[in-house]
Amino acid sequence: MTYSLDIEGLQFSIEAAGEPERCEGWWLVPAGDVVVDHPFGATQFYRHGWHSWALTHWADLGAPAVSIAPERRMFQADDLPNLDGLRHRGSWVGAISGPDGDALVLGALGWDAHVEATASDITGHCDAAPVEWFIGFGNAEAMLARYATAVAERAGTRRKSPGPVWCSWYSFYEDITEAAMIDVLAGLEGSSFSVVQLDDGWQEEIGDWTVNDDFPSGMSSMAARIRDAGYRPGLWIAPFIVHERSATASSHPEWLVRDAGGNPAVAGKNWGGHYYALDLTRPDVTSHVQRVIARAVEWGFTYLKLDFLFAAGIEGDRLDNSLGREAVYRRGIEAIRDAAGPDTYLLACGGLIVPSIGVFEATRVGQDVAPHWENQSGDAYDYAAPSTRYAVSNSHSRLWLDPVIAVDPDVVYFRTQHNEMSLEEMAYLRDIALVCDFVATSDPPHWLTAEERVVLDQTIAHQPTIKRLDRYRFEIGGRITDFREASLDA
Ligand code: 9PG
Repeated sequence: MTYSLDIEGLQFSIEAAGEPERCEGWWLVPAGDVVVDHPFGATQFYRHGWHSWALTHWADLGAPAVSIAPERRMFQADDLPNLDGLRHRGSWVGAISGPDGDALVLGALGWDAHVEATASDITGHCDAAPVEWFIGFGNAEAMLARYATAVAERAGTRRKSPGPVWCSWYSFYEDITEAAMIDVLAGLEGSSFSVVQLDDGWQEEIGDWTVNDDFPSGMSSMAARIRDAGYRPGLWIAPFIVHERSATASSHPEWLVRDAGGNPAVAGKNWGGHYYALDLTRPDVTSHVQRVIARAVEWGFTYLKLDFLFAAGIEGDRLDNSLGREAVYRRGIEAIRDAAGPDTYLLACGGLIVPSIGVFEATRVGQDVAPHWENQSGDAYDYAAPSTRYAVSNSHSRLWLDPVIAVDPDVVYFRTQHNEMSLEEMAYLRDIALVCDFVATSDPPHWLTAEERVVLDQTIAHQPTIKRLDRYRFEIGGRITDFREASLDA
């Protein structure tokens, strides 16, 4: 059926499953696919990526859509069916920019949905169960935030800032050890960090979540040391993936999502090989994942950075194929929440963004930072590559989520050692962290000069007043930062 909507004095013709209902400042469209004609031409399209590391920006509708090199066509880059290189498409929500910073926002109020745009229309597609849609026209940032609130009215919210976080990844990477953690804790004495989080490198294998020999005293002891030093113990786990080398993959081949050839579906490539995805429609897999999470909580970790979560939603054959793959993701993370209990702080990473609302306190909203600004992968189309510029740009473009799920822009570099960034580039990163009210670092205290330590201590001790002036400009404790230069927007 075709309807005509009068929004803010503009007429939009809309094709939908039923008559849109007026809500406060937006319209609710009944469940099903929806097409809205727009008068704005080849303007900008807000393209929203599937997971944390997927490109999110205002794209030029007149330019080619995001594409990705064949060798990088993996779900760790983005949702592949939404990345055909031909159409401007994104996950759950999209927007068309109009005059004066206004935009027409179309967003799914459910999972398994994507949004596509051309110079004359914007379309919402349901890939599994029909979902309802949010439509609004007005200031782009305000309308996206209104959409976030509409999602949270249905999915709930657990939004909470964790306080300053020290994370082991961006200094030690996989070489982290118990001795290095003890050293860091000693160096942090007197600091105002809330969380000290051990990242990738403690486990025996991806998929086998038992402690390795680099942590001879064990995980309960590690958690106790962090707690006794006055911090909340944090731990990294990738609960939905198993490496091809793992004992779990070989002892339970029936737990894995399968590809069309009947082989384990490759969720991505990392750690010197392929990793596979667990089938979260299986009750035995769900119990296994819940045991992994419950054990980490029993060890004493009450802040969990759960990574590579997108794997629960990759394409493939599962025991129960009746559910949409994003609905499977949602089920999987709800099972994790049940196992972790209400008091464990859960940070999603590499997770599906909109379906994480209501289950996680926070989500990573950008690519991995790196001690360099631009993408150095050698492939300019590798938008999931580590790059501080990508991380700053993506995080800036997802600030609208902040009222319903805390947004983690990844860690700030305070050090100039082992770091190629200019002071200006480092300042963009620090400022986006302040705007997100999510300040983390991986800098070991002994890598910092005395001056850098002062800047770190001041940054984590005091959250300045933030005022957004327009899309790109923010007043941060009296100074003005303009993120336009760092942005990947058209
Ligand atoms: C640990 C790291 C850190 C980091 C996470 C995540 O697309 N990729 O191939 C890709 C690989 C690694 C990655 C992100 C993307 O990093 O974001 O903070 O925890 O895992 O291995």
